[in-house]
Amino acid sequence: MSLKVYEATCTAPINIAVIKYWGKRDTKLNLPTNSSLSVTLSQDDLHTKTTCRVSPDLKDDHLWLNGKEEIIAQNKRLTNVINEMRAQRKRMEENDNSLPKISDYNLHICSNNNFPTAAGLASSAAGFACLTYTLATLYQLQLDNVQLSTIARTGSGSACRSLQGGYVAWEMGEKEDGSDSHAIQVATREHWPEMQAIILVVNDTKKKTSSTLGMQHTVATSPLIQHRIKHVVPKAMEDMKKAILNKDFDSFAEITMRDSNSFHAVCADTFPPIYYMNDISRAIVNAVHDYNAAKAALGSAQKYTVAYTFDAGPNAVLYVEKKDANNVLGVISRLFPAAADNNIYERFTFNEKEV
Ligand code: 2P0
Repeated sequence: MSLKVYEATCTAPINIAVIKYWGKRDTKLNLPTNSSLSVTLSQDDLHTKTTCRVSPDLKDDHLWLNGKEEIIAQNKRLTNVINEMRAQRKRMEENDNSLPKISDYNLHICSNNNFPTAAGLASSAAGFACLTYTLATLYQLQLDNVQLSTIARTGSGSACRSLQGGYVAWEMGEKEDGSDSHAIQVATREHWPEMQAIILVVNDTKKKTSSTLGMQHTVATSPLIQHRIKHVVPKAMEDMKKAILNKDFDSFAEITMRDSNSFHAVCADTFPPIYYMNDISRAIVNAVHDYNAAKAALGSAQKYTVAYTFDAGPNAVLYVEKKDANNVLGVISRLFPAAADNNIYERFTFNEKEV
């Protein structure tokens, strides 16, 4: 007896926001209270790899994340994405009798990150982008980037930005059904190939406050977030798009650092406050400002040589142009020698292949 097995395997990279998503206006659809903008890493760097398999042979749906089983039915985000993809496949099968009826088969999903999960390194972004793309491939759905992005968003907001390479804006949209809340590429990686990211893994354990819960507490209790939503992010989005299109590193760096600080300020303004950064994170902030000031004092034509940004965790991401990357890494490893011994620096490029 031989039974058919249909399988697809894909990878999706993480993205690191330079204008942060923090706050939802609709928690079911993951509709944000502000637009955001990120840089997608190369697939060869930090990524999720997912295999989806359907077969009449499989009993029930199952998912393993980094080798550990997760109960799909208990995870609304997973069921959102899986149900939508199955429903789309079913519609295709109803319209074309020649297609195998694989939407009725049980599904097994195996997903692995090559980096710490839930440590504020965008694991859910890569995970849901990858799940969406792998299911679309398995079910042979004809979806464009905007449609894929809208579905990935229902799994995890930031996932909608990982379906495209380079510099990606998630436009918050206005519609209640979320159909205009999706990601759009601002520029390809190749547009600014000198840009590099250095990730300083300060701590790779799971964070105490998940992003989903943290942002709900912020929206419910922080007066400062209203200022951020109305007066800070809209201008930052426009200025950042211009900085990227003009490859203006000074503007890119200042907007990035200010937005990271603004995001962590609204976390501190949440009641009770949320602290994602720790003493090492703050030491990195100071080191970056000192380094930039020293370079400027030595006659650098640039105001900033390196920029920091911190997500919902203590780990730093530094943006730096290639010409300065070795020097910055050298200084960081002298300032934080213990970290160098533990080999915590990872250096990533953006100028490789697209998703
Ligand atoms: C971002 N973060 O823009 C911001 C910066 C964390 C800090 O997007 O609830 O995991 O799944 O929509 O996407 C993390 O939030 O939240 C995040 P959900 P998500 O990258």
